[in-house]
This record gives sequence, structure tokens and C-alpha cells, in this order.
Amino acid sequence: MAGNVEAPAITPPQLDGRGARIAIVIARFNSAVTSRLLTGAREALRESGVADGDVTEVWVPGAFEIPVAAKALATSGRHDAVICLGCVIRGETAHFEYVAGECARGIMQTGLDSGRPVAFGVLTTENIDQALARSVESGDTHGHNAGVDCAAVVLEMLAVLKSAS
Ligand code: INI
Repeated sequence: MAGNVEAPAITPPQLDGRGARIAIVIARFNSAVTSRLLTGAREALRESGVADGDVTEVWVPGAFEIPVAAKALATSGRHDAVICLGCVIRGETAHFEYVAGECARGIMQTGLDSGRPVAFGVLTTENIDQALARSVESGDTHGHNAGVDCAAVVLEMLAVLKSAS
């Protein structure tokens, strides 16, 4: 119908993670937040059937360092997909723009260069409260956890890339 701007209904895919080998890069900077993202991602992967032994964790100093580690993991041949977790809080300086922007650019480039799913689970917020609301612990119904989202994203994209190849 002309002028109809209603979005089409989207059926969430059944995510079967059995056999998927997933690497997770986590920034230590703001680790009170990033460790919560990690817990969310790991729990969601487990719920989708990914074996704990098929998940590899790699910690890096800050969000700026995520892309180089993600690229090494994505091109190693040992992992099917990479989840990138970090937290950049604006604060008072322009440093935020450089760290957040270059991190995002590098993560996207890693996905394009490697041809593998690389999920962007780097929070970019004005303050710590916003970051905590996007990294809630399981059972907390206020807010969400971007690590959980990333687990679903890489499994869906693995299925997408499989059907496209
Ligand atoms: N790294 C982060 O992950 N989050 C931040 O909020 C942050 N701030 O605010 O500066 C940050 N900086 C460190 C950066 O990621 C690098 O580790 C550092 O510049 C060394 O390369």
C-alpha cells in the first residue's frame, strides 16, 4: 500500500550455537561494566548451545586496543566469530571521540576484512549510569545487556553467512 511505512514483522531466528567457536575481546577499562557485558554474552551463548570450551576470552587494556586483537582472532582460523566488548564514557574531554570512533571503525573494518561476524558491543555513553543500564545482570528487568545482544548477533550472522555462501 502506497505510503505504508509500517515495518514488516520480523520473526526472530532460532539460534543454534552448537559447534560455534566464539572469541570475545574485552576491554579492561571500565571493567565494572565490561565484566557485566562479558557475563551477559557468556550466559546467552551457553543458552544457545555454545559449549563453554568453544569460547575464548581475550582481555585488552582499553577500547582503542580492541580492533587489533579482534582482527588477530578473526583471521586466526580458530574462531568462527568475534564479540567485542568495551565501555567508553564521554567525561569532559575530546578523547572520547577518538577512542570510541576509532574503536568502532576498526571493529567494522575487521568484519569486512575477515568476512566473519564481528559484533560491536562497545557502549558509548555520557555517564556510568547509562553504561550500567546497558549492561544489566540477568534477572534485572530494567535496562538490557549489550553482551546478550552480541551473542545473538554473531549466531544470527553465522547463519546468514552460511546461507549466503
Ligand atoms: N578506554 C576505554 O575503553 N574507555 C574509556 O572510557 C576510555 N577513556 O575514557 O579514556 C579509554 N581510554 C583508553 C584507551 O582505550 C586506550 O587504552 C589508551 O588510549 C591507550 O592506547
